[in-house]
Amino acid sequence: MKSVKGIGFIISILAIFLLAACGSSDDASGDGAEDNDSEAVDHTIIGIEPGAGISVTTEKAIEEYDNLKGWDVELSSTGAMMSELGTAIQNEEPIIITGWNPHWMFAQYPDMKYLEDPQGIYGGEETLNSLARIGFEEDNPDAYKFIDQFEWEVEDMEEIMYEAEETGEDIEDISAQWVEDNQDRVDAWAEGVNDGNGAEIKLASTPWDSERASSGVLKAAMEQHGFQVTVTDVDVAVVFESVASGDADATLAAWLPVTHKDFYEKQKDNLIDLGPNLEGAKIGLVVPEYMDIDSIEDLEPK
Ligand code: PBE
Repeated sequence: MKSVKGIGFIISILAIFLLAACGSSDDASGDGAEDNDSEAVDHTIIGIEPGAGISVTTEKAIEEYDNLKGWDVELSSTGAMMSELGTAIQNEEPIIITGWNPHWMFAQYPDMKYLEDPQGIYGGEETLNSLARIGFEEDNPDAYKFIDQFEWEVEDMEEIMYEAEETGEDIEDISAQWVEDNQDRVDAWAEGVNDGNGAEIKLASTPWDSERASSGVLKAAMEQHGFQVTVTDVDVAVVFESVASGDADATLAAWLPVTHKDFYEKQKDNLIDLGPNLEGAKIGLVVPEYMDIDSIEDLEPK
């Protein structure tokens, strides 16, 4: 009897210790000193090139969300962002990046999630649109028709991007090979188009893998049909300016309605929008699954 009481006493003491321990750990997460993701990432979103649409959109998000007061976006390059992401994931450290599809980042790191965006700053589904200069259709109706008929799927573009990432080969070469391997698609884009007879076509594009793939595919496909295509990679702003001014004939690189909204709004009266060449794209803030946040609103001001 006596020993049972003794054990009971010991259990009670243990229980008190346990409760105290739980209580103090509750307090620690309560004031957020140690496991606050916002502090751990130094209130900084890791972004890409300064001129990118997603960079402009992220600066807008920081202005619009009250809880992002005092936050910064670190702008450098897509390569630098991807390498910071790789290091963070390897060490299971928190990181917030600007992410998008189509891209190989979700194939390489499948355990990532887009943060919910209740204010809709990053929009919903994006499309990649083709734009042409005013007068291009009259000057070269066959080239115009080819570009207008060019459209493909997220999976097509990602196939090229993954292969380039895995093999280290040039996206332009892989795109040309894709054209060889997918003649039925090229035939659909070329339907009713007369041979180009050497006509020179100038495409403006951006240096991201997605647009290197689309412009590479269109160039190879049009060159099979007698056109001579030059692709020039420039800043997003310059893509819109050069189509609007007529320096370029067309582009496939417009991410709409949100990513390139400002550039589009500024130039939309000076160019022709041929509509989507790819549907189902997306941009937003992306974090590894192991982070305990789901929404931009879960972030805390500085
Ligand atoms: N991106 C990929 C670009 C367009 C292509 C989303 C990084 C951007 O302007 O943000």
